[in-house]
Amino acid sequence: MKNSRQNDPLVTHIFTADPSAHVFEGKLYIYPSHDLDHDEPSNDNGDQYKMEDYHVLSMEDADAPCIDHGEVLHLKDIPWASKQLWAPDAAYKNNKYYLFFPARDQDGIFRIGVATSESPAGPFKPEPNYIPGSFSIDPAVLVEDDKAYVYFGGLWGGQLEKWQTGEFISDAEGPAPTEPALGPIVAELTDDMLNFKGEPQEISIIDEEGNPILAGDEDRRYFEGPWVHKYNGLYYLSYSTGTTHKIVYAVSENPQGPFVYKGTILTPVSGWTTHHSIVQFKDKWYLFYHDCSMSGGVNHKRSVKFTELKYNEDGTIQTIDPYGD
Ligand code: FUB
Repeated sequence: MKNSRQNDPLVTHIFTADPSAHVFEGKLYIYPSHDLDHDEPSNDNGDQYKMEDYHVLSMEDADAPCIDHGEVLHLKDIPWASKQLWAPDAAYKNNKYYLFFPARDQDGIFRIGVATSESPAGPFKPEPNYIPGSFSIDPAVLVEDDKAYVYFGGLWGGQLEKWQTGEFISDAEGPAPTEPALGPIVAELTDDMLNFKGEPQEISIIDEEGNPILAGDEDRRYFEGPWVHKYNGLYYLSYSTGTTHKIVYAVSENPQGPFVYKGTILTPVSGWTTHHSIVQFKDKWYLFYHDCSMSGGVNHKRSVKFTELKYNEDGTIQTIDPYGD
C-alpha cells in the first residue's frame, strides 16, 4: 500500500501491467495483469509474459492510498487454461461483477474466459470453459444500458493474424504492408455475459478520407489492447500501435464502427509494450497505463500508473507525454 500520486507506480510490492480501470461502488477499481519477477529471456511471441494470477487494486479517490485486494483468481483454478493470464477487464451487470481474461488453452491457443464475483474486489470464480468462439487476447468490455460488447485481439503473440479465415492457422501471417490492417474484433455479449450473441466482427479503422488504415502504417494501425469509452455521445476506440509503442484513438457514432482515426493519446513509455484504459471519476478523466521504470526497463516487469486525460473543445484528446511536466 502507498500514497498514490499521478505518474508514480500505483503499487511497488508487485509488478503490475495492462490496467483496466472502472468506477464501481463509488471507488476506482483497477484490474491489472500481475507480472512475474523472473529473469528469463524475451521473444516476439511474448513467452516472457507468463503471468499466473490476478490481483485487484482500488482507490477511494485519485489521491488516496492504493489497496491491493490480493490474489482474486489463479491459473490452477481455471480448468480450460494452461498458461499466460494476460490483460483482463471487468464489467458490472445483472448485480454481478465479471472478470474477462485471456489465457492459452490446453492446445496453446489464446481464448477468452469469464469469472464472476459478488464483489468488485473478488475473489472471482471462473466458468468451466472459455467463451465458445473466442480467440486472441486483451478483452475490453463496454456495458451500455441493456447491451454489452467485448472488444479483443492482438497481433504476434496475441495470435490475431492466425484467425483471418475464421479457423486457427498456426503459420498464417498478417496482411502485406499495402493491404488494410487487421482491426480489433467486437462481439455482442448475451444477457448473462457468458457467451457471444452472434459471430464476432472485425472493426474497420479508417482515415478522415474514408480509406482503411494500412498494415504498413505502423504509426496508426491496430496492434493490441483495445479500449472503448463514450464521451459526448461518441464512441472512442483507443489501442496500442505495438511496434511504434503509442496509444492512439479513433472515433465513431457506432460501438461497432467503422472508427475514424484521430491521433495520439500517449507517446511511448519505457518498455516495449504500452497498454491503457480511460475512465471518468467524479468530474475528471484519467488515463491508466504502465511502464517499466520501476524495474529499470525490463519489458516483462511493468508498473501501473495513471494521469489526468484532457479533451479539447472539439472532442479531440490532448496528447500525453508520460515523462513531460
Ligand atoms: O501483458 C501481456 C500483453 O502485453 C498484453 O496482453 C498486451 O496488451 C501487452 O501489454
